[in-house]
Amino acid sequence: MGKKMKKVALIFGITGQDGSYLAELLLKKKYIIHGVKRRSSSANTDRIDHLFDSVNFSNKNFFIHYGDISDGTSTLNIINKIKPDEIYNLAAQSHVRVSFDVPEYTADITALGALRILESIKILNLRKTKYYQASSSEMYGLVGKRKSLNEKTPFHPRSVYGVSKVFAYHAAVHYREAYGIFASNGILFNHESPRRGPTFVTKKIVQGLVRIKKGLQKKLTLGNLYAIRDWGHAKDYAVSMWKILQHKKADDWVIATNKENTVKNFVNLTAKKLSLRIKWVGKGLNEKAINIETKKVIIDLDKKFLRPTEVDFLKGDFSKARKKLKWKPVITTNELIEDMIEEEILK
Ligand code: NAP
Ligand code: G4F
Repeated sequence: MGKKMKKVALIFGITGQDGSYLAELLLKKKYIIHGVKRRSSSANTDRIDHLFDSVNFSNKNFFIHYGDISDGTSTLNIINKIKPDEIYNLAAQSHVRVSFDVPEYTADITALGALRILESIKILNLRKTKYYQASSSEMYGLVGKRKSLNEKTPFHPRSVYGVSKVFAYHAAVHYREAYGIFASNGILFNHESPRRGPTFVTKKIVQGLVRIKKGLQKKLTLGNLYAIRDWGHAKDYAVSMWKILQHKKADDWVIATNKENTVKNFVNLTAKKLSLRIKWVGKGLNEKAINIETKKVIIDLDKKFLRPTEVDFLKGDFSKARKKLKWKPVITTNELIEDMIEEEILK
């Protein structure tokens, strides 16, 4: 019997939170991994430096290529060179608030970037290459009833980021229907980790409160405390991405925990774990949290962190993934917060 060939995966967005967890998972599964990294003037490989030789950009199963999904030629050339078994498109301008300030750029990367990859697979006639699209719960946007959202819930995006993700979602479905490409959407609800970017709310809260506890920062300033999110751990969600591409047919999948928390709850849970006793006072933009011991305001609000249109409620029903992919989240919200605090405290 000949030796089994290793599977080859190409990851766009390898330097991001999810890219790093997915790369770790696939290396454990003995894949050969190629990742695409943008040129930047400062280091952007912190999350994956432990996986490869950051000077020569390789280890024997892990290779990094310069590329950018705004550049159709380089995208096509990389896909042609590697002819991967699996392509994971995790690359995006992924910050919702930022998409209000840079809408055209967001659409170019988050919407058209996905199209460029799909079109490359089509042009190169890669019949065996499977495609994963990092779709988002942000696509649901304005929801009527506050009930768990599933694969059948209609989309009503509330930002250019959301609009772009809806485009990329439908592009994947379209290339599947029109050209028979194995293209699947993972509709992932918010997922966090110690590797989360510092301007997303969970990381901002954990980082801010740990620094306040250590005496390195006086105050944390936030926006809407009452948005509800379904927060999971990125490590669990990387497993779902892989499972989605191992399923017998291409399909669309909600990945979530089906648990809800407000931003304020997330603050309270984090403060409690840090033994910071806080009391909330005031209303609207004047709402503040006071440190009961020092009597000082440690959290206040600023309208600059509000969005012109907000997504008030996101909670996902992942029963299809549980049944057909045998996927479920393992890490609880409490454990997620502990993991994030632990890393922050060591800094
Ligand atoms: P992230 O940390 O912001 O990572 C985004 C990745 O995309 C980074 O590697 C970034 O590179 C790369 N990228 C940005 N513009 C690019 C371009 N023009 N060409 C090539 N690469 C580019 O996001 P994440 O949290 O890991 O999320 C991964 C994907 O899932 C994103 O598409 C996001 O929109 C989507 N998603 C995330 C969540 C969530 O809660 N985390 C939920 C649903 C969907 P740099 O490192 O150079 O910036
Ligand atoms: O952490 P956030 O910025 O995440 P958001 O907007 O839900 O988007 C994330 O999840 C999406 C999945 O649904 C992904 F597709 C997307 O790529 C990204 O990963 O904000 C969460 C909530 C929002 O309602 C926001 O208004 O927290 C609220 N919030 C309150 N204060 C804040 C802040 N958000 C940020 N970033 N910063 C604040 O100071």
